[in-house]
Amino acid sequence: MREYSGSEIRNVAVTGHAHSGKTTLIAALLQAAGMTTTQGRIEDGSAVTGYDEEDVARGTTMQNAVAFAEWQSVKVNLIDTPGFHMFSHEARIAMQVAEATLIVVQAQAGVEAVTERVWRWAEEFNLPRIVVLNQMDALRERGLDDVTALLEELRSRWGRSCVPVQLPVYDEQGFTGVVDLVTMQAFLYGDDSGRGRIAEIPRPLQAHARAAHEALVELVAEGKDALLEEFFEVGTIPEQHLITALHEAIREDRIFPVLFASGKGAVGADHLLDFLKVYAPTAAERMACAASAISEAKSETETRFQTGGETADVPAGAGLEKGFAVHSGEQAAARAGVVMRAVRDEEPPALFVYKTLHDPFAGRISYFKVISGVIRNDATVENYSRGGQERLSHLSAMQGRRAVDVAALHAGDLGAVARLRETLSGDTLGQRGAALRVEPVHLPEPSMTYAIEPATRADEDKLAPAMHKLMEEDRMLRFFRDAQTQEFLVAGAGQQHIEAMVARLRRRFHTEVTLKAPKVPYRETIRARTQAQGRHKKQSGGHGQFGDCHIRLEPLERGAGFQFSSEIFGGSIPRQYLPAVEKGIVETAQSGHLAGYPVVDFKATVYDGSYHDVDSNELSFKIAARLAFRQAMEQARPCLLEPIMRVEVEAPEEYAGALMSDMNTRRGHVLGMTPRGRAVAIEADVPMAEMLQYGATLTSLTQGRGSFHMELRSYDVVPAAVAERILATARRPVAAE
Ligand SMILES: Nc1nc2c(ncn2[C@@H]2O[C@H](COP(=O)(O)OP(=O)(O)OP(=O)(O)O)[C@@H](O)[C@H]2O)c(=O)[nH]1
Ligand SMILES: [Mg+2]
Repeated sequence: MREYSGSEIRNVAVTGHAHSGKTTLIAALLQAAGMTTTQGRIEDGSAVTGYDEEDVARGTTMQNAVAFAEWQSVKVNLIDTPGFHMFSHEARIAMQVAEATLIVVQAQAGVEAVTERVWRWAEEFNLPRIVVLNQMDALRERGLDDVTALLEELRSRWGRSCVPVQLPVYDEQGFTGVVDLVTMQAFLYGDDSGRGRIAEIPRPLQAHARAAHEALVELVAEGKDALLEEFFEVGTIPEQHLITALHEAIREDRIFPVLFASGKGAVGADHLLDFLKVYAPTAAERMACAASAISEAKSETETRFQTGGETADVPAGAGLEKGFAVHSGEQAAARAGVVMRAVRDEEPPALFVYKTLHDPFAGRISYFKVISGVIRNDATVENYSRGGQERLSHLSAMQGRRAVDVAALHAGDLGAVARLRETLSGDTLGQRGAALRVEPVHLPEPSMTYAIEPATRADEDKLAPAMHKLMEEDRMLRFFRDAQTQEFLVAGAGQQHIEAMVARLRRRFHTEVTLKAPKVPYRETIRARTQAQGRHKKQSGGHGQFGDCHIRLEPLERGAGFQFSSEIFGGSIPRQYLPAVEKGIVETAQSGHLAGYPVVDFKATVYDGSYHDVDSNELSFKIAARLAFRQAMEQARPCLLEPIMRVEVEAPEEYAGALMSDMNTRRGHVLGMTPRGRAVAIEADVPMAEMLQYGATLTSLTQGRGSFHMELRSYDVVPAAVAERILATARRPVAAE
């Protein structure tokens, strides 16, 4: 493969709702560009970006995958992203390294929950958006009427700058081509090669196409005075001016073009590549990199950025909203030292790792974007994020799972390298002495936790190393050990996420585990003030043991934790034994009273006691305190506390009623409902115990169109009837020794 420079590179994140046809469309683009000999299909794992075994088994993309099309002197890098709501955060990661996003909309379904979500993220990143109305073949019955309604829907959501730059062509065969509203030519597709032939606009479409062309020209000219004058004087804009102006309008988020395709039928494929070549921002053209030098913070006047080949002075931080958000190691210096590293080969080499994959043969593969400079095979670079040097051997461009060797990668390109030693996703590497740091995108916290049990001793040994590899690949996974129960816990974005992880453990790491219903971390507390004495005396030859204390317990407010105080005056207990008393209480409280959950939100006061000159020691007082605590708890009206989650559910509004009534069956307290486009967001406080299997319920209640997020709000007393059920099955704390 030849080397491509930034102006010849287009980085495109392909995003959209599940099953809109992203993976299939990418397969069609690669086929049209001649990168494959037959079009891959997701069903049999032959789609270039649909190679992951778990993805194929589940018929959905769960992690970003990368491919490229070499098309008429440009290299189009395509990042396939998951559309299933639980994995949609991957799209954020892809957007960070792209200069545009192709938002794929299934024509029959229209705009769906994740479509809205990725649009919002693109807005957040100021990322140019190109909308593809896909699966147009499925609209064959009603054709243009449906299209008019769809375009109306897009405009009502995203404004009038959502404008068609094509029209779909339907004939007896169904959806067979598109009209290019800039050049006013038709592209007709007769086979499944993805290559069309240029033709005249079919007669029945001509009037419609002219009107649409004029609407487009007018909208493009709107932003530019010179063009507007030309438009009014001459009545139209010369094609080349229109192309340049549309390219700029797309780059500046003033226009969001709408195109039509059928990924499965490969209709519109080569024309879509043409469109990306001509209109998508090039890797060199988009705002370089709002970076801050770590070692050599530059002054504001030195700050530079680059658009369209010109370098211009801008105030520090301007354009931070475009391209990368980058921080320096020292947060304070970050503000002062923000620099824009231009996406240019002349700048020092630097790269940002956005994805990691463990290949059974190639080992750890790091996917990166070249921020600046030229990265050469076998170069040695410094890891700015963690220190240390890395050798970049086997530099490659990823075509799905296949690594294509390259000698060098230029500023703005996407590439990969195998077997880096220390480098992980989110790291910035580069030439020594020119350090900067790219800030990885912010992802939500995992919302679901399961206990995980290795099948055998051998599996237990393999579990931690395998989980660490999976966590390197997936920033949403967590793995830890519960200090209280000693269980292994895994946390992730939801049930399907964790199940896919278990499948990967089995298939890739030959580690067998079983998932157990996630444990609710209940706690216990007291509701009454009590006091009790604990006296420990043991006489068994030689030294005896003696400790004696009186303690008082009082409830504290929710969230207060534990307090300890002493009212011992006059030495009824020598000072040096007071810490032992506290320790005895803390340790006993930790193992619970009702059901083995830690006792919290109370105050313990030691107010009296006695000691023995010879036999008293720390252990004796610790045991005495334990006895006193257990005794006092009997009268303290102990009760269970449960975690209450603040839950936010988002779904199309037609499901709102069903979701609200479901919330009520979960002891939920609905706080409010806010419209978000055609979706609604419902906010509620719900006990964690009622949310453990919520992901599956939500999917079935909303046909997969809902998503939710939750985080811990507080602990509350468990209602008596519910507590009875929990206590019936809970383990009692170990009896006193
Ligand atoms: N009729 C029709 N079906 C299509 C088209 N493109 C994809 N499909 C089907 O739609 C389903 C989903 O296609 P995918 O390519 O996996 O969709 P995706 O957007 O990648 O889905 P996720 O990875 O789950 O986000 C598959 O059954 C495809 O065969 C199309 O252009 N026309
Ligand atoms: Mg997919």
